[in-house]
Amino acid sequence: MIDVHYWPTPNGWKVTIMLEECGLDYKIIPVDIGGGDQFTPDFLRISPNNRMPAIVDHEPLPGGDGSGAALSIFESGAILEYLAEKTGKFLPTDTAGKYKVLQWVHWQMANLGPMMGNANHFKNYAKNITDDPGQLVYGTKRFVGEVDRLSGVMDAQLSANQYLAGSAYSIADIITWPWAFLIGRLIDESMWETFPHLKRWVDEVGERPAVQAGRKAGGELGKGERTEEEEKARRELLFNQTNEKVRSAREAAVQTNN
Ligand SMILES: N[C@@H](CCC(=O)N[C@@H](CS)C(=O)NCC(=O)O)C(=O)O
Repeated sequence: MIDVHYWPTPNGWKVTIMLEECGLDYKIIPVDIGGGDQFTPDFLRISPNNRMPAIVDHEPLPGGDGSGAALSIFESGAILEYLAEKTGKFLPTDTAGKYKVLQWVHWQMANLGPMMGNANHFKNYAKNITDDPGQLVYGTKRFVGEVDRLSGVMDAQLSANQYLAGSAYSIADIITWPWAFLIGRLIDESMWETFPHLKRWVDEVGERPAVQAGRKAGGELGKGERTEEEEKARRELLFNQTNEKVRSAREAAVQTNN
């Protein structure tokens, strides 16, 4: 059984989709990121960057120190690579094939995810944070422009290949789809006309039963009604993080880790 420390967001869906694709048993452990669960010492011991997703595999691959102790992993890219290695699925084992996939996994981690997160922040979310629309103009232009460029990169790749890393569905597709399918909703629906190969791939991957199941996992989490005051407190917690604010939790986590 694998514990998934999780909240239903694009970065969380990457892991539930992979677990569904691999047919692995998993248990969702909610990390309410607006409520501050990511700052508990127990979670920081698993994920020192105070971000979900993270996993704990209670029956890890043999190897390591040979103790058979549970293995925890944070960062979705590392998690998917581990699950691919564990199951022998969605990542070729020959060197050329493996790196053909991993370069796109790293591309997503360093590019599409962060740029879409920031584009969404400036374009849609930050108006709840600042009363001055002028503060949003440059950030919106910069990050929406990057998402446009990255969509062009994917569209060109997918004009010549069925999947991102070639002819086989892989962890490159699994890690990219949860952000890519939101491009229309978060940025602009007209993007689908500009990038038809990307749209073809988004639709095809979105039809997979495991993708639909992973996307629905934990869908009920965070759905309760909240007052405007509660929403404000959640925004403050998510978008006003400083080293000082989380220092005591980090120290507690590190001390009990050794
Ligand atoms: N690079 C990380 C990004 C994870 C990430 O940004 N998670 C967000 C939710 S989508 C989070 O946990 N935020 C909590 C916070 O900002 O404190 C990954 O891919 O695992």
